[in-house]
Amino acid sequence: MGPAKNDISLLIDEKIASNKNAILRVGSSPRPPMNSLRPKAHLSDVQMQQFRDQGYVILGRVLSDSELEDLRREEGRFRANARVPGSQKSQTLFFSQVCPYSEVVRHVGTTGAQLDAMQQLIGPNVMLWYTQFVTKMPDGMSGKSEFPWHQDNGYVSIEPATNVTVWIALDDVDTRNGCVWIDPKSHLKGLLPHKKKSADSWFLEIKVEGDGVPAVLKAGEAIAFTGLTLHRSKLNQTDSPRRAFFFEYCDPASVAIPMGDYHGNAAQAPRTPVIQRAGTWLARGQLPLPPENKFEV
Ligand SMILES: O=C(O)CCC(=O)C(=O)O
Repeated sequence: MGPAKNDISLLIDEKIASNKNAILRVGSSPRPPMNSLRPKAHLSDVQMQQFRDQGYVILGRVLSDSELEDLRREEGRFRANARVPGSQKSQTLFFSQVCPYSEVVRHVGTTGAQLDAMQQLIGPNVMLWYTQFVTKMPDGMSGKSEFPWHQDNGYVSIEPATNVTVWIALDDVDTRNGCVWIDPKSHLKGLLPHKKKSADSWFLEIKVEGDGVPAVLKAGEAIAFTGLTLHRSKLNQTDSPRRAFFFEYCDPASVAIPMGDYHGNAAQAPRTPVIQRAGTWLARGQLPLPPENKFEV
């Protein structure tokens, strides 16, 4: 079957995406006009292979115009409610596990264009196990809005590591306002030991040689990467907030292990089935059956 007319997955410039020194961006082909039609993010064989080899793939446009506006409005609702103190105004704001609080997030997270790609990468059953607005406030050069190199599984490890993060730009993002940077092929190293950035910070970090590659995206476009792919974001040197939304999906038969909370003592960390974590939502397929004795016959 041929690609749908608005199948943006074809727009990726494969040469650019596989070049370690390049900027990751949706390709040189003409960009489809912004519209309210829902895009599709079905992955080609080349993109599947790139995800396996490099640990990431550019999904291209995943939000329709109206979904983009809805998510921006939701970000504003959470930010207004947070009443951020002046001392934190130049930092990054995280509004996490928001599914139960936002119909818009649930809608995009469980029916959005990224879901086909998630089934291709994860399997028929897809759990939306983590959601988060990440708003990088303008910080000049203070360094406060930097998010150091890490693997998502360095904070909360998903086992088996079926998890895929879909990072969606809610504003155009580039190196000036703090786009995400990826260290290609880093997922092949497995889960790496993370160190606390400083005693008074919850940020973890890993030393990485080289800069990695910046994921330059237009608002509404997304990059997907594995839970083991090293990534970071630098400062927001502009005058406007850089807004993004972060969906993390995995197989519902996985367990979550909060490594960041048990720093240096991961063996003691509890292993909780993802389906029992608050704020998770089944996006596609079904849950594994519970143990036999759960049902009365
Ligand atoms: O959006 C960002 O700046 C980075 C967010 C991130 O890497 C994370 O939450 O794991």
